[in-house]
Amino acid sequence: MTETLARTELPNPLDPEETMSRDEIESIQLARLQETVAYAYDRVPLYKEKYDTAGVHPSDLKELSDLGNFPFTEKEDLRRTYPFGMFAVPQHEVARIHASSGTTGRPTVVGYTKQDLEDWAKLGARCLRLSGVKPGWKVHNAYGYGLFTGGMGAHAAAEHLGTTVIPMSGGQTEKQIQMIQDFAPDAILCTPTYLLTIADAMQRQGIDPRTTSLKVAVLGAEPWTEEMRHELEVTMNIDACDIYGLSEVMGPGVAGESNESKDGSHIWEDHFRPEIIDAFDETRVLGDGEPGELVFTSLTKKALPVIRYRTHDLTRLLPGTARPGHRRMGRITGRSDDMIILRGVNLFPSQIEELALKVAGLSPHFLLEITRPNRMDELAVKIERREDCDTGRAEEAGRELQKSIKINIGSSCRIDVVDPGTLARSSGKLRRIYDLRDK
Ligand code: DLL
Repeated sequence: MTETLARTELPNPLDPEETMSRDEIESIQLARLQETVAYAYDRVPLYKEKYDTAGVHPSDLKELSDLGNFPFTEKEDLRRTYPFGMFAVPQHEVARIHASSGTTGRPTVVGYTKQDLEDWAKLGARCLRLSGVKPGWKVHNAYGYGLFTGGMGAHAAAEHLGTTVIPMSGGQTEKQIQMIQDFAPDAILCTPTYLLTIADAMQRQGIDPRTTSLKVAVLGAEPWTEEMRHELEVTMNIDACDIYGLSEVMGPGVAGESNESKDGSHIWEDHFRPEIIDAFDETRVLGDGEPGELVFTSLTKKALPVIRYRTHDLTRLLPGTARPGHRRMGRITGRSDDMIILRGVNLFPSQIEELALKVAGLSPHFLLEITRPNRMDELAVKIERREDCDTGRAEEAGRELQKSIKINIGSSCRIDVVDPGTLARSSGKLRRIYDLRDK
């Protein structure tokens, strides 16, 4: 099909806050932090109770580092006050609700005022712009719509930037491919593993994924590695950039990556104050560059302010580059609750992804199975060979990966190299770990 809509280069100005200096950002942060903590204390009983118990008061916040004296907020706090107990505004001021399903327990429910939604769209648009998406482009949005923040969050961001949004949602891969072929979008928004599913399905249909109209992919909602970026960029002939967020803090758009430097996502620090804490000793706030758990405080949200929210995402803070006043986050190496402890050695699926993609003949389609056959934990990596890798070479590749995991991570594991197309494909956030120990 041919391109029929006219294309013009449209104005694409930065928000003034994007170019602020570090000092300017920090002075905005302090004022907004003082306001937010007082606001939450006055309006949300849980914060008042926590702060009174801990013997701290909003008036103790004299400088940014004083934040470290305030108690954390956890997902469990949202669950305990399910569904709306942590909202700071009356229900008629809540313009939208989202919820994250999670794998266990009650969902966590989050809410936004009209102003919160506008801020979210603005920050999401900043991310897309930084990743090279341009006003006037067609944007195929394959994040799931519904209670999940991905679909509607990315949609609003793309609209705010001034693009033509194609609201596909996740799944129905054949249909996605048809729409990509027919509508010729310039950019795609989805999880990295779902883009892999799309590329894989295209190849099965005899379509070369390098020949589509897509130029940029903005990928997030799950951990992914530099090796996966390379795989997707080469397979699809695109620029692949990261976008980060979580429902409790806002949704997609908390941080976004530059398509020029591709060096990690810039956190919009005029709206969020990040901290890194020692994941094993939460009383220790770590310095920039040190790896630990990411903690966020929202600075402008009205419906659901969150103060020192523990993300359980493991990363580090780095100085800003493309937006020097805003710090970057390194890649998320994993979530503390996704960490597999195998006979005393800690490992994350992203480490396996990184090593597997360095072995010729192995594909990025893999899963991890943990069992305990003889009172000892065992890990099996099930991974598909690539189409062009014959079974003889596949066995050799499996041995190579096994050795590489032993050398680099220190764990012994079994590798099952399986045929292409055997493992379940992602349609959003992919589940990589199958813990069969209790069965
Ligand atoms: O996944 C928000 C989102 C949607 C972000 C679309 C980006 C794109 P939740 O469902 O609440 O929200 O899940 C949040 O997903 O704590 C991380 O563990 C993980 N995550 C999100 N973005 C990234 C990323 C959305 N870029 C949880 N890299 C977070 C690694 C990510 N992990």
